[in-house]
Amino acid sequence: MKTVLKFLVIALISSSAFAQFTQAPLPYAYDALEPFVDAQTMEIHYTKHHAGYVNNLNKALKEAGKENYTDMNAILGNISKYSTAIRNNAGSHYNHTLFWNVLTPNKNTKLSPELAAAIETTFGSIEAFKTQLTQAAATRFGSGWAWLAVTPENKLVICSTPNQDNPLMDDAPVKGTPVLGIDVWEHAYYLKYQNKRGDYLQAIWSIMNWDEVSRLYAGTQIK
Ligand code: MN3
Repeated sequence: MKTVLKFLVIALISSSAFAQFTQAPLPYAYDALEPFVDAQTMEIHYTKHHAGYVNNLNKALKEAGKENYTDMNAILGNISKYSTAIRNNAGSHYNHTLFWNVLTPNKNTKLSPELAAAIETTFGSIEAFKTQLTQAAATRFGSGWAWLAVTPENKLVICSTPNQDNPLMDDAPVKGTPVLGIDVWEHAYYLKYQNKRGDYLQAIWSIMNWDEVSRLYAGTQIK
């Protein structure tokens, strides 16, 4: 009996450890970003949309015989060689993981002096940067994302991508490492904002995690 139990415990541990890609816990409660992002949207977005992408990514990799691939940056950096299912779900998993982390209920986060200086040099001012990123998000036709990224030449750039693409993909028109991403799929805002994407985008600035954006930017500056 003891041996059977031991076996079961080992089987349980290894089966959960085996999941190739897994969803990190949401860093706040579903209702923590109210009233800017409502609890129902957050719960559905995290437990249905994002969770579904992770399951489908693992499934698509398994079907492609790539169940030992765990380096997300390497997958995205060679995405043109993969199936559409892997492209869409790997992009989704990366994008949503970043998105949860660049939002916060904490009102006291701050841009680092280094990132603030780079933004001012590149876009003229923090306000001009926000306006340009909002514009990129507002004008992305259909579903997609808007980004602040650091290019391989170490320049800040604002861009947007369709579907679940991102600037890490080898065939992205603008390449770079994302430090801030905004989900402009309707599932990110429709329950509360319906067709008013602009109102959702204005609200996003009230819950931006500038500490995390600054941390991601600092990571790109380590050579
Ligand atoms: Mn989404």
